[in-house]
Amino acid sequence: MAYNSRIEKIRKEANDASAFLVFNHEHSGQPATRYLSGFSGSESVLVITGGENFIFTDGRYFSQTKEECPDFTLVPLGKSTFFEDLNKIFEKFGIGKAAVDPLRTDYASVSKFKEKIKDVSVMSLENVLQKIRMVKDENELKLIEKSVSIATSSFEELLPHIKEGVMEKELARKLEFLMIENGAKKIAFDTTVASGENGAKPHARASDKKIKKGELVTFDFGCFYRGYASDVTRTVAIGEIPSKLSEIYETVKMSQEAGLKAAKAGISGAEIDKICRDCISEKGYGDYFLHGTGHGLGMEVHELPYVSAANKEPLPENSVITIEPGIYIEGIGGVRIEDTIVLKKDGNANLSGKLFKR
Ligand SMILES: [Mn+2]
Repeated sequence: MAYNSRIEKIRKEANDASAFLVFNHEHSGQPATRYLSGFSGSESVLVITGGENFIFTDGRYFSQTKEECPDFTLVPLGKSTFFEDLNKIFEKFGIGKAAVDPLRTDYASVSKFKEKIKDVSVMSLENVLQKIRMVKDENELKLIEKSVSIATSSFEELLPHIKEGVMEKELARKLEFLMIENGAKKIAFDTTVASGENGAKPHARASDKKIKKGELVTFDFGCFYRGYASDVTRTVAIGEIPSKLSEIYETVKMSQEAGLKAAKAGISGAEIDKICRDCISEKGYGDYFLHGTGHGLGMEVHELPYVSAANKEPLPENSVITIEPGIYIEGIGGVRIEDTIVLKKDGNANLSGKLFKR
């Protein structure tokens, strides 16, 4: 079972502590909770010990927990009895030190813990699960591929509707509807539909503006499928476009293709970023590439590893990243093209495939 090997990994990383805790309040501890246990609900506490593993949750989730987490012992989560119940587990298993991820655990939970449980110290393991989650297993790769294919095939269905006179937000709602109809659980983030000058804002939301002839329109969209995200960006031209716009489109396309060509396991995020950025700088648009080249993708839309100048670490095999250079010029417009790829030893598999240009 995948969960067993994930639990083994976290136990190894949390070696200096005798338990690893994940507090999940109103989804705050997702996706760590789901990754380790399968639990998809909004309220829980996981206790990973050297032997038995526990999940605290409330009555809304009892039967769901039995289905989703057969390997975990369910403990009813009572607000007034929680720390007593937790302490019983610590005593039973002789736990003196418990680890948490400080980036994903709220300060209030840790403070309360320290106040209520004096005999167990809390150790902080920054980003511990996010690092484990960088390398995807076969099943995760299949789910990401499916999530990406729902997004790209929905966009193909949207293509005939992208024309002069249609409002940006009509297209956004239609694309979101198509993704749900094609099997997505929910959309992964606010869909961007940015036409004309709006394209100069990398994360513009879809507005009331109507699409006009001679404009570029950028679509950034994605969905969740069985806990895994997709994130795709396409820029399309409406009829004939001015030569300046086609120049920036061709520049971004060239940069993105150079990134796709270079990406493989072992190269660093910084190296890919430099390759993409150099292509854009050579054409004189370096100052208009306003963000990093890409990011990891999985149970979160943005996760490790980052494809940016700051990440000098080699990217691991079977990590999933996006390559998404862009150019944004105020008063003129913008272009971004984003694909999702799986890194392999000698190259990569492009999950979002072909580029669209009309
Ligand atoms: Mn992205």
